[in-house]
Amino acid sequence: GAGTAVATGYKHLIKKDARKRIICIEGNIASGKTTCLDYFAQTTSIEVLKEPLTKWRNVRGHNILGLMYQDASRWGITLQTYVQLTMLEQHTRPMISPIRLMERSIHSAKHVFVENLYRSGKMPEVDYAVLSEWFDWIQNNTDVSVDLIVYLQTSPKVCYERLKTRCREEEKVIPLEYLEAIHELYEEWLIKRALFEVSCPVLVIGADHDMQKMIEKYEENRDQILNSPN
Ligand code: DCP
Repeated sequence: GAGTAVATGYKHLIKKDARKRIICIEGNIASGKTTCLDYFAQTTSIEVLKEPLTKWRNVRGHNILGLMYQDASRWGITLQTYVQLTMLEQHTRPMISPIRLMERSIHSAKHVFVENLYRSGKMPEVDYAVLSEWFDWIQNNTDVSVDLIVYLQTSPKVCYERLKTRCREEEKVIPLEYLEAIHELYEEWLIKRALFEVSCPVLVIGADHDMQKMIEKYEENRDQILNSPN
């Protein structure tokens, strides 16, 4: 009856093209995701979706990334609600190439950034509950699946040094402890598999090296990243 249809959702009606491949580049703030994406963007047959950072900095005139860093307790839910929307928009955008490379994902937004706000006491349980309900609905009713996660594994100290040289205005207030907390959650999620299910393969690449060495590593791992195993 109607009740059953509602309970099961309509996910079974969404069919992903089996020949298409979606890869997320994951890692701490300033772990070098941009370098990785820029390297692969030179390849034809790959589409690259950068994180919708410009949107987070300007929602109808409001910089909610900046607000969040100024007062995470007040603006954490605001930023993360919008991050979740813009990430959903990225995941569900029709693919125009056989291979899609994404910067981060709706999954790390939830399992790393929202989780961190909640655990550090900066997000009330009720906000966390509402975001989780949204996230679960999205997972059950849309296709936000990925085929491979590339985890750029860094030490928080290296990210901290890079962050200081990069000097993005909003990020000037980020202390080392914040990067350590984000690192810890990435490790729990993708390495220790302690908290959330990881339903695709994870390729871990050490990313403390300089840019030239990193590009060599991307070259070495190129086939593994781009070609599906079957
Ligand atoms: N951010 C957040 N919550 C999320 C996702 C991101 O608060 N769910 C913040 C962290 C950063 C900013 O958004 O301050 C941009 O994130 P990235 O680390 O992805 O962008 P970078 O440019 O730092 O990536 P990289 O240096 O690895 O290229």
